[in-house]
Amino acid sequence: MSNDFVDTPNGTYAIGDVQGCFSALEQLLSQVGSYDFLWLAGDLLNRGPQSHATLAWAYAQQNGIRLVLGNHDLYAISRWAGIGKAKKSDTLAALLSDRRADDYFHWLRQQPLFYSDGKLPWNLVHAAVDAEWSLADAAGHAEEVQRALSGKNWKRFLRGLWESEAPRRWADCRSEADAQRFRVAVLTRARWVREDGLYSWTNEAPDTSYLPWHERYFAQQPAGKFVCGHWATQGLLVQERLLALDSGCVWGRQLSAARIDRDPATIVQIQCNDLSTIPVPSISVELETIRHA
Ligand SMILES: [Mn+2]
Repeated sequence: MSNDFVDTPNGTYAIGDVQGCFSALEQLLSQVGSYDFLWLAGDLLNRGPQSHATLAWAYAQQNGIRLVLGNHDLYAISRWAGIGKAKKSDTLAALLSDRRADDYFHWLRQQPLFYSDGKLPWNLVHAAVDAEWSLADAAGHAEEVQRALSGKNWKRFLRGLWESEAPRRWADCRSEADAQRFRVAVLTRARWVREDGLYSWTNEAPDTSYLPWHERYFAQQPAGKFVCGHWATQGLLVQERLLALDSGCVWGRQLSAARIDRDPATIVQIQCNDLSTIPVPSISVELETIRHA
């Protein structure tokens, strides 16, 4: 195995779901030391106590970071846009009332849902990539969403996104709005899928016919290596084609980084405080709740 693919001199590190745990992020970065680029696997915001500091930091560091949007980031953008009701359980109040919130969120809504730099072999996505999609297809689907979310009619797009649940398979999409819901669901919140391509948008698999998305992808597609987050209960996975980096920081477990400009990737972790001991409301905010608001 070669030990020398691109090698940015000070390293490129991918980081799992921060979820507003800015103190943990600072601690992890001091553990990492110097770096050239950070890839953030999405769900930067919400659930944790410091979404405000986290987004202010990301905005200030924007030239040195690459990020993809996760389901909680889309939820936060929606809340800022006044789409969906405030939930007592989210932790976005300080961020939403910041005088720079407009700057932060206009920047955030321009961010991609899929990223590769064309040099490193890794592709960054928050949740999943459909096994019918080549890497070029995945980039194309993500661009369709990014174009809508960063474009002039972005609020209409967001409202439409939550009007109904995403179709559970591509073949069931009957309109462009359905297709956008499916793309967003796969890229930002999918976990379980059957071999025939039927997703379950649930935390747990409904039955044993459902596989983790990556098992189906790797069985069907000969190429494609992914850095992802989103799945804290599955935890850290380090495989030849997968770096799953959500190791449950916001649940009092670890925040993880992977150095990805060398082969093999290496992991840096810090232990996080159990937020159940910190007086912020405990949360159960998933994007699908917005449409009932
Ligand atoms: Mn997520």
